[in-house]
Amino acid sequence: MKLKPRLFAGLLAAVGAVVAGSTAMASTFMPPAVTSTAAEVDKIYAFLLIASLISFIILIGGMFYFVYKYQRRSATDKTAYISHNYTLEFLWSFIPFLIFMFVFVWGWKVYHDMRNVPADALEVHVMAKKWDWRFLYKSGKEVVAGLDDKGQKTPATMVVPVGRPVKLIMGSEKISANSTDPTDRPVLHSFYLPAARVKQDIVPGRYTMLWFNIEKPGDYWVFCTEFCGSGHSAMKAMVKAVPMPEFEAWLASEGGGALTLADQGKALFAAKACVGCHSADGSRVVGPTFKGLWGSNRTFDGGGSAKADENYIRESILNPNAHIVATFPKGVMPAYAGQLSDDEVNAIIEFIKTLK
Ligand code: HEC
Ligand SMILES: [Cu+2]
Repeated sequence: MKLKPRLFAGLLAAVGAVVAGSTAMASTFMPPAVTSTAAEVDKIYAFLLIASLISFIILIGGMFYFVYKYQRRSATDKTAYISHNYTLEFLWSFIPFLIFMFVFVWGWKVYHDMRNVPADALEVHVMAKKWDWRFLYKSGKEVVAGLDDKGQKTPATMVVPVGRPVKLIMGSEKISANSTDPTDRPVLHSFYLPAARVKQDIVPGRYTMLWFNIEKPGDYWVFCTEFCGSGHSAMKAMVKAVPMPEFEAWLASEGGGALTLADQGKALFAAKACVGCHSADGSRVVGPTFKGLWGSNRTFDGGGSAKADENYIRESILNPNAHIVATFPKGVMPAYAGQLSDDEVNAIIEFIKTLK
């Protein structure tokens, strides 16, 4: 068969072009990957793209080749009778199955790494609203968007240390915390850090989490990727990764916050009368003690259990009767929904986290 070597060379050239093209494309459309997770995501993406394109070439190329090879050559040409071929059928089912399983396991592993926050992560609270971002550190330092000398908006910049996992605890808030305007409701947003290839919806009424570990100092854009209203396209922020000493100096610099979040929470613990029913030292009063609560497993009246994480504590404060802790009375704790601002709930959670 004269055609074969040429066809083979053509296929090879096409595959080469596709590999080169997709590598070039990845660096054209995405910023350089600055986390190891991002590098893994890029590898999976390139693998899927190249595997799809090779399959495409084999399938469509094969189709054209067979159309040419088995074309009807004369009026008396008869189509050969071919029923099936077990070996071929097995191979074209089993090889794709292996490839799919390989991609599944690989993707699952990367997704698992993406979703499992390392325990020693530095935590930053992220608040999204129509249409901007606000970052809050445990030290009480708050970062918002500003204006430069020319009156141009400068994006809110989250400074983080290089080489240290950072966990974001994200919530959606009203434009103004004290607003009574019924149209001022928190809406859906999404935090997207392209350089880290991570993205997470921010949903009103609960916390969502995200983490990354940036390995290269630099400024990286953050976008909102959930259409949240007319100002959506302006919803940009920055993540600025700097070496640890620089980060520590920045955190301690002006606007450092007078009180840490935990201290604010401690003050609220007394001011909002929680202290009447909860202790911070392990003793049992009307309600469970806050000591050792964080991260522990809670068992409920009537069965069921949950881990005491940010969302559990938030719900326990705003809507205490959703779950009743076993051996404690129901309907005793007042619901604090509408009584505490988002920042106050954050502060109380940070206070509870410190009571190990
Ligand atoms: C009148 C008493 C009372 C007050 C005031 C009160 N609580 Fe409670 N709280 C309870 C009781 C009783 C429970 C256990 C029953 C339940 O799960 O609702 C509880 C449960 C909780 C839990 C879940 C604890 C666990 O072990 O899982 C949290 C968190 C909590 N309260 C936070 C607060 C905070 C924060 C405040 C103040 C803003 C507060 N409570 C004020 C009585 C109270
Ligand atoms: Cu948004």
